[in-house]
Amino acid sequence: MMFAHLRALCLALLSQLVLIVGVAAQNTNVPASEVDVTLTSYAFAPSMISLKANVPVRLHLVNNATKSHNFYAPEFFAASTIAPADKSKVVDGGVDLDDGQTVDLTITPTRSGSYHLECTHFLHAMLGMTAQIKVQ
Ligand SMILES: [Cu+2]
Repeated sequence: MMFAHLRALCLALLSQLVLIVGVAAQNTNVPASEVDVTLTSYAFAPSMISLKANVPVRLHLVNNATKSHNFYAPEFFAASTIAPADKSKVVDGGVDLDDGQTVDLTITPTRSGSYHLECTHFLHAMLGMTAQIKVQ
């Protein structure tokens, strides 16, 4: 009789443990939060993009303009880990976006700092198409 009780107790504890381990495993797979950046002629919104070091984030880049722009931030990309599936979207430190195009990048900034962002198309930065990426 006593053993039956102990056995039931052990089984109950074991199922709780499995539940706890399951929940803990799920937490490591929390989807990256999303940060929206809109490109227009001639600005980035927001002009100050705040990110956290070592926290994965999905950068949702939207070109709302009727002409192409780019998201050029070579120092930022060099100080970040880009998800393997998204690596090909970053070429020479920048992401090109045709008019109306949307690009999603999952990225983990690895070093805190302030990084310069600009569009390198002719005169666009001079017309105001610059921003800062702040990693804390
Ligand atoms: Cu531009």
